[in-house]
Amino acid sequence: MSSEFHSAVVSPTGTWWKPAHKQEKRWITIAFIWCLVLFAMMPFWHIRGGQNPTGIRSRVKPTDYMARVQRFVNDYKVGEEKGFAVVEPPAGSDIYLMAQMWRWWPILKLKKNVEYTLHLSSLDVNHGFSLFPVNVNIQVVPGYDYALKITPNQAGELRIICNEFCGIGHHTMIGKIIVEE
Ligand SMILES: [Cu+2]
Repeated sequence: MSSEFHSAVVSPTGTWWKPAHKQEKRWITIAFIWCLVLFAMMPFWHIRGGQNPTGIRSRVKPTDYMARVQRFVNDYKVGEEKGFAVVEPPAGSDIYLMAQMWRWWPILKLKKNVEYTLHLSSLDVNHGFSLFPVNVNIQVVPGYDYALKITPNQAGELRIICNEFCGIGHHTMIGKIIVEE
């Protein structure tokens, strides 16, 4: 075979390959250590960073979830706003919010610095729970009850905006959480 011939299976002759230079080895070592640091940061920051909600997940049939929300509304309803029930649950309780094309049901009235377990689920398609003006974003998926421990830390009226396109009325899908001192 001629020495001119090169292909993927026949390595070219000559001294085309040299051992890695000391500098190169040093950088490979640094890059490898950095990969390990980043890898370790993922679980570490999940626990210490506090920005990833560690949820409590379970499967639920949409009709069962709707029945549960209705029971919650019947138990703790304190008023109504434009046809939406306003619900004031006791401190520390499980609270329920239902997403449905194209509304968030009901309106929640919470107390500042009190912990609740917020349950979220959808009756129809995927929705996105987005809390304004604070930056909280959670997927709301039909068939799953996704619960998380929340403690409102500022009083006022918060808006729930759907951030997952869910049809023609998507932009009107705005809910409300009232936080009192
Ligand atoms: Cu939606």
